[in-house]
Amino acid sequence: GSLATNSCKLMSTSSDDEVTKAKAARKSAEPTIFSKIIDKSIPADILYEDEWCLAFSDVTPQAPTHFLVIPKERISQISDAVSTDIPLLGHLLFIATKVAKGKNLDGGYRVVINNGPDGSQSVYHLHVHVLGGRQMEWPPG
Ligand code: TR5
Repeated sequence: GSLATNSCKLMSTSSDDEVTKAKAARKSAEPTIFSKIIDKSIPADILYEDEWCLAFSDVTPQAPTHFLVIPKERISQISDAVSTDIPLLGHLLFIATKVAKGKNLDGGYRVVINNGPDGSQSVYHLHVHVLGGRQMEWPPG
């Protein structure tokens, strides 16, 4: 990385690190690491799978429960969705709630989609975050 990026990393907290990573991430035509999770060429803690989507635990959990729901067919980011994606988008949210039900999150949970650099998106394959098991704060950072 550049000097600016590295010195920024040295000074930053871990949540700033996420922002640094997200800013460095570039939307590209290349498949992401999530394609390898879908095709099982790298391991993940898979919680749910069907023809259209996959849910798996986040490797860097930000809450006692933190999992992602992703479409098998890649949409880079939510702002790239088109009208024919509407059923799929609904499905992702519904599966998020279905997996959450199996996780004992009776007190509630948060569903988040980060979009683009200002949204701190770091992986350009649409994913729905579900976080729970602790009190969430508002506003988010
Ligand atoms: O910042 P955004 O919304 O793009 O979130 C990307 C999420 O993907 C972060 O919460 C990361 O912790 C998560 N992530 C990144 C990788 C990864 C993962 N979750 C599960 N397994 C992963 N592998 C194997 N590799 C990653 N680079």
